[in-house]
Amino acid sequence: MVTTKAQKWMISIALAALAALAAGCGGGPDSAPAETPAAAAPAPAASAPSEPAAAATPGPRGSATISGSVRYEGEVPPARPVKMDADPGCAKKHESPPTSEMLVLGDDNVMGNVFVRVKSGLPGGSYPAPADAAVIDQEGCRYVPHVLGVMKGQTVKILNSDGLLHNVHALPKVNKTFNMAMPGTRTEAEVTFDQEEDMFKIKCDVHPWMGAYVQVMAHPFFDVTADDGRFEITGLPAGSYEIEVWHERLGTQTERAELADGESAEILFTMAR
Ligand SMILES: [Cu+2]
Repeated sequence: MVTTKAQKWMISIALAALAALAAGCGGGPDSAPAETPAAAAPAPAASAPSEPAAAATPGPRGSATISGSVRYEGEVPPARPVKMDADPGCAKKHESPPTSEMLVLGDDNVMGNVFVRVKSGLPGGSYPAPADAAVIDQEGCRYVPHVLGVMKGQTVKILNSDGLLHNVHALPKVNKTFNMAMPGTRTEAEVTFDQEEDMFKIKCDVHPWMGAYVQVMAHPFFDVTADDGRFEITGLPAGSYEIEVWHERLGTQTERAELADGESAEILFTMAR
């Protein structure tokens, strides 16, 4: 590990001047527990000590946003072409060999394919899997997207746009592994992952260059940077959060963000070799 200069990452918290601010909260960023808009319930007879929180409490949502970008710092290695000659069907899908998806850089070395998530700070509660399926396609003998976040229990559609034989071999450690042939005629399969799990790989045994990374989340507060290096996580309740970025080679970094409802934070991460 060649950590050279003081690794600097900047965090700049831009407080979106939303109406909330105008109120000029006098008391600092502390505890004020979100006031529930009083349901017309009469004040309960003051006997019951605070109710035990039910295990299945729905996870809270709010209107805070964390966005930002990830930049690569350091010498950029030459783009490595991925040779697909071993399967002419794959090679034919590209005019020239595509480059590796491991380090995807945009203008000013912003990084794509970085997974960003709220790692800690959520108040608890369970979040239902979205009704919409997550989708991963086999397209040009690559997985698209290369990095994918899904929620536990969410349907994951695995497409085969290629019309070629692929083999989807998932290598989780917590969830069940599977190894599924997808002949060219099989255009779609569905799987789910029932347990929360950190990044694991999906590979194709037919095409050794094919690889994707999947993270199974228990909440919806995550994103993957696009080619412009940007990420955005919306709908957060007020809180103090640890935000983690993950890259398949460059590891992880975390930053903190403290947000009142309606606020936004902008975090700039820098990753280096
Ligand atoms: Cu394949």
